[in-house]
Amino acid sequence: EGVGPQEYTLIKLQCLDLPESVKAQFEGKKVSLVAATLRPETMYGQTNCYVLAEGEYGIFEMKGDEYFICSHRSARNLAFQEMTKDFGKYPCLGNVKGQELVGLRLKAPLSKYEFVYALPMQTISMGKGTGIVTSVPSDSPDDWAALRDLQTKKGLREKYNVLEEWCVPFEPTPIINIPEFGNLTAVKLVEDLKIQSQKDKDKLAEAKDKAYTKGFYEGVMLVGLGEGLKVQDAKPIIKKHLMETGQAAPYYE
Ligand code: A2H
Repeated sequence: EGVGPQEYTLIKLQCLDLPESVKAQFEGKKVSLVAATLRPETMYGQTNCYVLAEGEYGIFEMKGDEYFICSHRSARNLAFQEMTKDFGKYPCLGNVKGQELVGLRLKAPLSKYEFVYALPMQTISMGKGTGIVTSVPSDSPDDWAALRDLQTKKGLREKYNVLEEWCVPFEPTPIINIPEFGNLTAVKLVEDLKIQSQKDKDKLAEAKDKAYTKGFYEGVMLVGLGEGLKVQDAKPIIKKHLMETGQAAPYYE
């Protein structure tokens, strides 16, 4: 932080179901949960999407007759990045609690799953990105730790009204090979470092560090448009594809 704006790719996960409180108002409209990522090339491995159950989100109108669900803070940034319908304006068309988003079915771009579910993650920061994180458990230790928690802990599922069928069938998919770590880097690192849960902050930071540096320079894509290419070469190709097909947009903060 502090050296200038970070560029993220905003991934649009289109809602196949709408939150109850805004259903009537937005029926038939294109509404997406939007997630900021630094790893667009990993979107082939999406298995779910994460929200903060206690988080306060809103629905905001963008250009081109579409609506984003995201944090209020990110809506403001979008308004000054020429994304909202009117430049600099970001009227909230509906307030949505994170818990209301849990269990919605979403269309995740490039994922092998026809649809994925919105699930709770306890460590999401509402002060970063959109407050929504798309989940790639094969390559993100945070994402795998949180998904494994939900898959294995009945009490946690009950706390957030999560059904087994929303998380258990969605296994991490091999999308990138890193010679030192294999085809499911995050799964291996979580195991090797004996990470206990999504709240195991220090070890997760260590795992993220290892996965990120090695992945960028030594990772090779196993699937998709960049199959056989190094991650650093595949990244711009996949990012461009997602942008050109309207499934993603740039986002800065
Ligand atoms: B990344 P940085 Cl495969 N709270 O995307 C917590 N985490 C958030 C967030 C928020 N509000 N907004 C974004 N993120 C996550 C993919 C990915 C990511 C992979 C591997 C590593 C990785 C799939 N999840 O991030 O602090 C998002 O997860 C490792 C850090 O701005 C985003 O990219 O550097 C990343 O953190 C941005 O974190």
